[in-house]
Amino acid sequence: MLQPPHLAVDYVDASDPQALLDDNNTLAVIGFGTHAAHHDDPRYLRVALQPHGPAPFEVWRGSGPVIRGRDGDVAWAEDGALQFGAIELDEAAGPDGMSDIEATSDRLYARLSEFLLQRGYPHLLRVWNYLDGITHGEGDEERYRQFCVGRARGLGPVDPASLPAATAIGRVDSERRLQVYWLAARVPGTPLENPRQISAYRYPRQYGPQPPSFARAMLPPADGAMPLLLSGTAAIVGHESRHIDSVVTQLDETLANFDSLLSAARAQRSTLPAQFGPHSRLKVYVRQLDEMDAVAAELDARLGPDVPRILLHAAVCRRELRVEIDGVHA
Ligand code: 3EB
Repeated sequence: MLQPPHLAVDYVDASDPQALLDDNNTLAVIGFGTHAAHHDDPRYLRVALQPHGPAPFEVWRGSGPVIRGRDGDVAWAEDGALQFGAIELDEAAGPDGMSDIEATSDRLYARLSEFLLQRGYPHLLRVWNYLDGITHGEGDEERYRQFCVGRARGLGPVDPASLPAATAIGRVDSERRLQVYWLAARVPGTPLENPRQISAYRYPRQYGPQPPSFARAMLPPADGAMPLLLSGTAAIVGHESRHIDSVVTQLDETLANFDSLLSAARAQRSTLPAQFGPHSRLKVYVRQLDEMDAVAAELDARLGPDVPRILLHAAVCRRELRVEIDGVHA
């Protein structure tokens, strides 16, 4: 008998991740910023995006006992229903003149796909992709577009209707290191699209030779206890970026996208709240440091104090997008 998946995502203020890792339900702990703690537990991941203000740890709790380990490049943890995994690869050129980022994402996603099957957690629910210089390069030479080509090739032929929810965000360093972490399950979730946005996997050619491989959100398996998993969402309506000169208006458009996405989710799970609340957890990615305060103020006005959120300095994958939000909702 397969146990149904349970997952809680929390933001916890602590100076050290040890107490969180001592909990046998803990699947993952993520520390943000270049000054974040180091720890060699495979469940601990440092993400070098600078937080705005205090930097809580993000903690994923499943149903213990959680087992964990490392297998070559892969760090992993599993509770019998859910798997956390992470791979970080230094970018390196591939065969046939493939760019470094394309070759590396191809290699990484091929390894990820093989690892899921090998461990018996074949259903990818949610993926985060962090790379630096995300919008460097012109036209189809842009690193994000080449990342999309490599990701699709590494994933292999997959039904677009089974793609995971995802975030692809630019680090603001020069590390040339691709960092990917994920949540996978033994049983599938239900990918969800947003009626206000064209499915990313159907974006027209003008955005690159390979449309991005992600769904707008993932509804968890119905018999478990897990939040809705929200992909990175920005001020894109249809397939076009909006309000390119105003971060505040982009933020309002992003929240309108979430209103629409949450109604689509509620059509299938009527118990999900229509608005973000105390059981939501948001990560807010802001491109320009000098726009952080404006974003924080607008979030205070729109969400009030009760919706936990972490603001991070990070580059969105279209140059004109100043802000993007992802998270979980229950
Ligand atoms: C967008 O809506 C903004 O390539 O995995 C958001 C979430 C975005 C995931 C990805 C990209 C990705 O197109 C960018």
